[in-house]
Amino acid sequence: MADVAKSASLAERLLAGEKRALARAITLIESDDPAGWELVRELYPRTGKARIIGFTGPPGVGKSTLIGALTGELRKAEREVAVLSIDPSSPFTRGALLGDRIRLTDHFLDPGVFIRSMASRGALGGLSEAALQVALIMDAAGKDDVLIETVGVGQAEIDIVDHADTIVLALMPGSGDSIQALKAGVMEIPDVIVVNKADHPMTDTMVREVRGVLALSQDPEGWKVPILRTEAARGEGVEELAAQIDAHRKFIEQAGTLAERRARNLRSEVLGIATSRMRRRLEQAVSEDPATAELLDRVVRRELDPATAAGELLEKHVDG
Ligand SMILES: Nc1nc2c(ncn2[C@@H]2O[C@H](COP(=O)(O)OP(=O)(O)OP(=O)(O)O)[C@@H](O)[C@H]2O)c(=O)[nH]1
Ligand SMILES: [Mg+2]
Repeated sequence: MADVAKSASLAERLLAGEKRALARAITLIESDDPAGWELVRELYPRTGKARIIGFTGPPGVGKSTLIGALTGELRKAEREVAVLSIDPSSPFTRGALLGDRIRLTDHFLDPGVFIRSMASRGALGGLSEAALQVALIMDAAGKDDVLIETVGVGQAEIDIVDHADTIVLALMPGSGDSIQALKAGVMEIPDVIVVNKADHPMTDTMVREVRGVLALSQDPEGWKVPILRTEAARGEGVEELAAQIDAHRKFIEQAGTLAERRARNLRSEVLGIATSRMRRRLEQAVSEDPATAELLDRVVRRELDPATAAGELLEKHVDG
């Protein structure tokens, strides 16, 4: 009971926008403390107000720098911002080379900005359950914008699409893999494409390639994906990025597709959590239950085929 009382007051402090309460809540969630789940349960009805904006793209293209610069732009409009950086191979420090004019770390002292990075990804390689819970908590804490950074080509990009209202894909001159992934349909077409490091001489070539890929695709919602050039390290083009994010927001609100996206995202969130719990339960069964171990041994001895064994496993540990 003491825990419940504690989480209730934490919830109040969090709703009041207290930075330390948010930090504490995230730590509870990260450490898989039941109080964290309880807190999300309590606060969930207060979520749904923030814009959830996903940033993805290959390592080192400048996502963190871009988010840092965009945060400055959003702050000018007095929006409260939370940044959640997932699975960063490098924490913010690597991007924040001395001499860069705009850095994410510049915002650490701003009470209207909350920045957190989470190292882990989920057991299935998707965005971790914890990360999604953290995004909800940031939303409940009254942030106007929750900016989520994921790194990678392929899976990470697919993942984030499942959890954001607006997807920004950051590329740089030479991001050939991402172009291939877009072309092959491995990666869904994002809502906004940024070609960062526009100070690079190959920028025009990159923009042309992106335009070529987009010409082949038709957005079913009727949104025309803008291709922006930015130089995040100097803040160039970031105002336009903020404007395009606004425009996309208005577009999906007016077209009614925001509600659709959110319904789809929440559905995949529920299924994602259920799936990873089921998998955990099965793995536990395999490691702890002698009968299950024996079942697998029979497959190894070719006495039982894998599909039948899987059926028995499910029947015993999931269906029952
Ligand atoms: N020349 C140039 N360098 C940039 C620009 N924007 C960012 N950088 C630099 O690119 C490097 C990587 O930037 P990050 O912001 O850390 O990139 P990231 O995509 O977040 O990297 P990961 O999180 O490791 O995938 C840093 O050294 C930045 O200073 C730019 O517009 N031009
Ligand atoms: Mg980064």
